[in-house]
Amino acid sequence: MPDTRPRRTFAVISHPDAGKSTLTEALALHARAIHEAGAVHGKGDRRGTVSDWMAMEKARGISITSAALQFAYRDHVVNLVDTPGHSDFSEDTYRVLSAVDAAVMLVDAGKGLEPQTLKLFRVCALRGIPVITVINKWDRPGLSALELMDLIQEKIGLRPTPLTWPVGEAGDFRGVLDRRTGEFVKYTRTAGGATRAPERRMGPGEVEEPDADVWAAAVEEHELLELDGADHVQESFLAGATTPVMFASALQNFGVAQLLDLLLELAPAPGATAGVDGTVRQVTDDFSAFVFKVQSGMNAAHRDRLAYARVVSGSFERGMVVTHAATGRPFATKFAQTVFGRETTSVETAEAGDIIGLVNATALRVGDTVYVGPPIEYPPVPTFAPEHFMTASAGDIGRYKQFRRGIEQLDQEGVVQVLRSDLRGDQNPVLAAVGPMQFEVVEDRMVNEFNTPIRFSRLDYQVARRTDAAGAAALAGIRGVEVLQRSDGTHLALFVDAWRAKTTERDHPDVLLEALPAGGS
Ligand SMILES: Nc1nc2c(ncn2[C@@H]2O[C@H](COP(=O)(O)OP(=O)(O)OP(=O)(O)O)[C@@H](O)[C@H]2O)c(=O)[nH]1
Ligand SMILES: [Mg+2]
Repeated sequence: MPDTRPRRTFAVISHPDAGKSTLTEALALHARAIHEAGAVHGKGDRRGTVSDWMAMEKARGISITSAALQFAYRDHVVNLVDTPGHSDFSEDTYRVLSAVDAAVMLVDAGKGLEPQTLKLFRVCALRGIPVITVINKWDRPGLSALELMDLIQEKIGLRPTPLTWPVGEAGDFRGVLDRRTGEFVKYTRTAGGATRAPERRMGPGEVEEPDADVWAAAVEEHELLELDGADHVQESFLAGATTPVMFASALQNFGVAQLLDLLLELAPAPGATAGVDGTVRQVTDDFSAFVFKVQSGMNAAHRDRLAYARVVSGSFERGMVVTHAATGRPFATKFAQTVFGRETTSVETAEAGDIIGLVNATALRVGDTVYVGPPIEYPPVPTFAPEHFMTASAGDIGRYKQFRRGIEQLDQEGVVQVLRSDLRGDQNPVLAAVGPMQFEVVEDRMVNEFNTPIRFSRLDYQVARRTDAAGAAALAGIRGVEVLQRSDGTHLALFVDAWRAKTTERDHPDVLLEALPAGGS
């Protein structure tokens, strides 16, 4: 039986440390998908969040890779993807943005808008993804609410339309004014935010000491916003002209219930999607899905490889035979799972909007389409211009086979880009990264999952441009330039610096040297 409940599929994005993983967990906690915050994994003093499962993530308290969660809330099924904030991992975040219908953008009340936030906003605009803004960490001192609204308006050109307004300044979070009903939603703290924070709604006339003064100030600002016309209009939000704003403390579970309700109410349902050739697939058409992430190493006990696919149209049934668009070959989906951080449960059916994990689907790569019925292929996920390069070799010659397998796996997952050339041979692939932390992930996973030490040696290149086979021939032998081939077949010309790229371009006007999108901040 297909599950006909409506779907909401969104990503949580922001600059590093704004509280995405904490919020993700708070949302799941609220939907009663888990019982206690920090219950599943451990990092630092608080025991970590459901979505941060990798050993390195727990040790450092940062997210390195995105994690999907699915849970039921009211009469909906919610698919949520927590993304890493660090710009070194921006490729991962961008892959996720190709698979969701909306984004929840977190802003740290103390820090305002950081460069990475601005960039993510631009990607959302480019992809037409509507954005709900959450001002987080209101329990800590920070900028004023009006200042933050000005920043959003000025820096990203999105008009903020607050749905709630804080009662009490940053660091003195008493609750919020619900701007649509005029009510005061008063919060009560719980120990460490580990359980659902109780909230009480009261009419404007019922607000008492000691909240009366801060309430009056909130009402005044709310009226100012009203005069200014900063009210939510669904069409402008969907068109990417405005962003509804809420105030929260993910750590204290304040504002989390409101956000969930808002997501159901405002975020768009899965819609029709166009393929590369312009063919449009309606959600009610035959099954099709898009692979946006490949991940292994989630379970130390046995080798696992999960291809995360977003169901774009139709219904998925386990066991279904689909066509792999890249090869035209049939592919039997013997095993499929829903994902909850690192927990997976076998799934029988899934609907448009759902994120499923296809198990041991070794043929599937990031960006691939699978379908039944008339052929369809969705646009590929962009890769970014690498700016850091290392040659890699097996630290232990006796373990070369494991080394090779590890590099191949990490390449397929997109942990780094892997480049080769006949000249360099197969033993020393060149690893190319948007940010240097990617190399640390490679090292960590090679040692822990593939049981092989890895040796890096820095290469003196800084700039990469896309070229072709003719370009490779034309540029051979030029100092400060080297052409390598990425595993997807793309030729990349690497240059020691931007100046060398420029002069090469000038001296070889007939050679293709195309700039790639920049990933880092
Ligand atoms: N005071 C306060 N601290 C918070 C709040 N939300 C998160 N934090 C803390 O901020 C730190 C970062 O939280 P995370 O949830 O890991 O942040 P993130 O955005 O997922 O970070 P990355 O994934 O590494 O980009 C942790 O120490 C949290 O406990 C909040 O609302 N208030
Ligand atoms: Mg995180």
